[in-house]
Order: sequence, then C-alpha cells, then structure tokens
Amino acid sequence: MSNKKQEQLKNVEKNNDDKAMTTNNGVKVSEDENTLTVGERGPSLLEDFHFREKIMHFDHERIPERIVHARGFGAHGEFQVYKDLSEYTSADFLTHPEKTTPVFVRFSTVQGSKGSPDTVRDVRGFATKFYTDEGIFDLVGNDIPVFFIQDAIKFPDLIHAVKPEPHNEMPQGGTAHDTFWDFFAQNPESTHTTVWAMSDRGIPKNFRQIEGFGIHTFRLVNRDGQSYFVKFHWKPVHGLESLVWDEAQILSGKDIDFHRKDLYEAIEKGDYPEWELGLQVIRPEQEFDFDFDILDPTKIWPEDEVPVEIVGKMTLNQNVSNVFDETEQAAFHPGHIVPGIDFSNDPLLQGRLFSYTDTQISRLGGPNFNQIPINRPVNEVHNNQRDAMHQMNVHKGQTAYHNNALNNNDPHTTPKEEGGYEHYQEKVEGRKIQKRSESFKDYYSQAKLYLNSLTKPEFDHTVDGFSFEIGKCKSAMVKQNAVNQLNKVDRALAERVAANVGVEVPEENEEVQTDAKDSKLTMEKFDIPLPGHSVAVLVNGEINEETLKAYAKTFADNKLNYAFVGKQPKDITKDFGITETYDTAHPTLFDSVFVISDGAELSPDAEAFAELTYKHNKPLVVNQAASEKLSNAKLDLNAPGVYISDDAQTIIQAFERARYWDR
Ligand code: HDE
Repeated sequence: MSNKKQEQLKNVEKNNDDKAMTTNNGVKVSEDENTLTVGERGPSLLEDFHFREKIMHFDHERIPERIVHARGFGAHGEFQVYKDLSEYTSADFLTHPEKTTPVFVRFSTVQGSKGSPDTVRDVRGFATKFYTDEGIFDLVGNDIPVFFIQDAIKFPDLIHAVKPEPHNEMPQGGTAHDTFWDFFAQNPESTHTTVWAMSDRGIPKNFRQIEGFGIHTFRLVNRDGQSYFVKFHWKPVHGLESLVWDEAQILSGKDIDFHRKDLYEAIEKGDYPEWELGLQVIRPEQEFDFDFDILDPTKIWPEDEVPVEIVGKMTLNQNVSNVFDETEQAAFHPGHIVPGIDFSNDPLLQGRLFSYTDTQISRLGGPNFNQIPINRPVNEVHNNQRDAMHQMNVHKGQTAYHNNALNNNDPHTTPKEEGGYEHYQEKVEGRKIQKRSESFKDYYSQAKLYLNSLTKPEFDHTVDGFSFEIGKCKSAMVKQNAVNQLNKVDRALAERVAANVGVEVPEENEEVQTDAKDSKLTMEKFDIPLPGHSVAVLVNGEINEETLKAYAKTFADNKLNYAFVGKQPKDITKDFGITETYDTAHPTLFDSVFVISDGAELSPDAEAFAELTYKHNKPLVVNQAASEKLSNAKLDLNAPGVYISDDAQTIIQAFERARYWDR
C-alpha cells in the first residue's frame, strides 16, 4: 500500500487489536452482555448509558441506498498514463507518465436495490475516482457506450419506468416488465441503448471483463487553451465476456454475489484486474463532420471512424477494508473535474452536474460529504466554506470570507497559469428554448449499426433477450408497441420477437436502411486470456492422489482456478483435496469442466453437471473412462469444444475459445 490515497486512509483506520472497549465518549466499558436492571429479573434502567448509546447507534446504521446504482462493489488501485498527453490536455495526471495516480472504482447494476443479485440483465455502472495531485477527477461511466435518454429532464421518467413497479414492487433487478417496455415504445430515443442491453452486453460475466465508457462527450483543454472533444473508454486487459441468459438466471439464485466475489477473490489472489484507458478525440473543426451529433449521448462514435487511442493503464490491486466506510460512502460526480478537462453541452451531462451533489446531501447527510475519508482528495483543501452537519475540521482563524485583509486574503485564488481551474471559454449564443435539437432525432440508424456488427450467435442472443423481456409483459398493447419499435430498426428482429411473444408483425417493413457496421462492436473481437478462468474437475471413483495433484499443478501453472468436486469432501493433504460437492458446486460457477473416472459409473449429479456445461457452450473435457459412461447424457461428444482426453493440458487447449456457440 504505497499509494497516497492508501496512506491517507491508513491514518483514519481503526483497529481494535489489544484495545479496551469504550463508549463513544471514551469511558471504559465493564459490561457488554447485560443491561442494567433492578435485580436479576427486574426492569431495565434508562441510566445504562452504554446500552442506550449502543442501541441508538445501531438504530441509525443504515443510510439511504443510492436511488440508482444501489448495488455496487468497489476496489482501490492506481492509474498511470503511458505518455505525456500535453498535446490534448494540461491535466497533471495525463501528462506525467512517471506518476501513478491512486484510483477507487465502484461497479454497480442500475435497477436493483442494494441486496439484488449481481447477474441480472442490466447496464453496469463503472465509476472511477482519480485522486490526482490537482484534485479529484471522477469518470462516472457505464459498461455500455450509450444511454437511454438524451436530456436529463427525462431521467426520473426512465428510472420510474425501469425500477420495480410501484403497486407491487416487482420485479427486482430487471427490465422484464410492462413499465420499462412501455417507456421503450413511447420514447424512441431509448432504442439504441435498449438493443445493447438486450444483447450479451447486458449480462457480463464479471466486472473484470467489461468495457467502460464515459458516454458523454467531454473536452480536453491543453496549456494553450486549445480544446478537443473527447470520449473516454476503458478497455479490459482480461478480454470481454458475457454469461448466457440461462446461466445468469441460475446464478441469481446459486450465487447472488457472483460478480463481487469474482472481483474480490481476483484481487486477494494477486490476479489484479486491469483496464487500459482509451481516448477518442475529435478536433473542434470536425464537430459537424459526422452523420450523428457528437453531443448526443445515444450515439457512439464508431471506432472504425474515430479510432480509440490507448493512453494508459489502471490496475485494481487492493480490496477495501470496510465496504460501508469506503464503497457505500463513496460519492462520485461527473462534475468533479480537474484543469485540462471540461464539459461539453451534452444536455444529459449538463443535468447530471446538478444531480450528483444533490443526491449526496440526502444520502450522506449534509454538504460535508467530501470530508468522508474515501471522498477526500489527496491534495490539500482550503476555502471559506464552513460549518454544516458532520463538520470534521477545526478551522482556525477569524476570517471565512473573500476578499479579506485580516488574513492576507487567504486562502487565495490561483491563476490558470499556476494551476487554477478556469472554464473553457466556449462562445455560445441563442434563444432560451425548450426544444430537442433536430440533429438528435435519428433514433434507429445506430441501433441497426450495432445489430449489423454482431456475429450470428450474438444476434440470436439479442433476439432471445428481447423475447424473454417483452414476453414477460402482461399488456398485449405494450408487447405490440415494443415490437412495432423493433420493426423500425430491424425487420428480422421484429419478426422473430413477434413470433416469440405472440403479437403481430407490423404489415409494413419500416426498417431503417443502413448497412453500416463497426468492427469493434462484437464481443468476439476481444482475445480472452486464459488466467483467471476456472475448471471444475468432477472426480468419479477412486482416482489416485498423484494424478489429482498433477492435474492441479497443470491448472495452477496456467493460472486457472480449479476445484475438485466429488460426492463427499475428502482431504487429500492439508490444503488440497476434494473440497466441493454437488451441493456446493454448480456448473454455472465454473468456466469449464473436466470429468474423470476410473471406470466407475458417473453419478446423475456428475452427468447433469456435464450436460449443463455443454448446454452453456463451455469447454468440456472427459477422460476416456468417463466418456464411456456418458452415453445417456444429453450431449454430443463430437461437438465443438468437447474433448475426450486424460490430459489436463487439453482443457488449456480447449480454452482457445471461452464459448463454443457452434455447438
Ligand atoms: Fe447517474 N446517477 N444519472 N448516470 N450514475 C447516480 O448519484 C443521474 C447517468 C452513473 O458507483 C446517482 O451518487 C442523472 C449516465 C453511475 O456511486 C444520481 C442522470 C451515466 C452511478 C444519478 C444520470 C450514469 C450513478 C445516484 C441523467 C453513465 C453510480 C447515486 C442526466 C455515463 C456511482 C449517486 C456510484 C449514480 C443521476 C445518467 C452513471 C441520482 C440525473 C448517462 C455509474 O445522482
């Protein structure tokens, strides 16, 4: 823990080791099991101040969960830029390749409440706090590069439609209900993002393997005051993977913490999750060169058209010590920016600038939330803001105003040349109006571009996503309206979904006409590195210990996580053995399966395990003896990604692909 933020947090750490218990006023406590009563069986006495304080504190332990992104998980790390980006920006952390900047990242789902499952179909939040030497920069993004709406005034409508319905508070954590699809059909600007959410992108495999997007157009401003439009990207070093829908649904029950556990364990093991920071830059003179408006948050800048320049790397290398103190109290805000970065006029971004501070006041109990340790910058803070709830500082001196002569006019302002923040002097003029720009009105072309860019299996999964979600609606009108919208994007999609959910395909084909594609949108473009993947070894019969150990070594040497699964746990050595049973393990919790037998029959559990792995298109290896016993199982031993072999190396080879969609 050498980074500045970690050191700062260390100073406020509380450790109970060897410490006497005290009240919050520092009085040593002699009794913590029994309240003060009159006699052994008599009434309790209010004068037991330790009891009163303990219960009072407990009664207030919860704070309001976030209105959106309530379910989240965070970790610390650091960021380093690869090269000096002074051409684009004056930001200190982007112009000093020798510096590492502490970061804190919180991943989240959007719709569900704090206790909802991790693997629901939803957009994932990807919020990064950079503790730079010039103050905090928050990149509060998502794992999908576009958003459902174009203007912040519609955010409460979107969220009211997507959240559990008010009359019965269902469903939790998902969009498969009438109000969401009614919103979708009545607000066509949501089409593009919804297509992404219904594709494999809506069910990521874990947090380590998602992309991150700032979504909005920001500005970078260099020392000469020259400005560039920019979009921020995080590219996962570990590749991009998703679950299959059936798997995601099973996992919502088998392991509600599936994503957070993966992140936590990877960091504990030292397999640090990493992302590269990418920039898409558009020069001011190119602002109107595109067939989309670069301020519209429902549009991507296709990477084939505006390539992503990779400029740095972020590594998450430290779990939090306390989830409430750090992750829950973290207050992100897209308005936290540093010199060298500025906003664009994207109307969604502009509205966010109000919302995030406002929400912290009810969530964190007052305007001093920046003083909570996780939210403190690593550089010094001085200003004339005073008092208010939960003030943690003791401000010295007589003056708290500017200008003053009594304190030499301190704290003093700093000119731009010396690092003071100055807003970019964009020239704007116009009438005050409430009207959406005509240039924002093409809702369908990029939704179609996205579909055009998917592989066939990815397109099929998207059909399944829509069919499941629209199919769950109770109102036939809502279903029909939703399919009518799809008909404006892609006729084949509309036809297939209409058939699956039992409504009419609109007579007229209204499909938007474009063959445009972007080669960077399919998830299959990403290489999937082997480390971090997992294998379940199903042990049938009495396999000797040396064989099991040799398998374990091969997996460990290749940085695969592994578990031996049998009918009963069996210690082979102190730290090694059959640790999982069919009660605790499940195929959805592993990326591949290796079935071994010494000739013994396979248990029905083992067969079912192999079948589900097969069904979910994951690598499957069975040894010769096991293959002979699998004749009743519902799987084809000759299918792609299924191997008959006794050699653990075969699993390594089978991971050439994480999923065999052609099975
Ligand atoms: Fe947020 N959003 N949002 N949002 N958002 C919040 O702030 C809001 C939007 C995003 O891990 C809230 O502290 C408005 C886009 C993330 O703590 C709230 C609008 C994007 C997180 C809020 C948007 C996001 C939030 C709730 C429309 C992707 C979780 C609690 C103008 C670029 C941060 C909080 C964390 C959280 C408002 C749209 C991402 C209410 C008004 C677009 C990742 O302030």
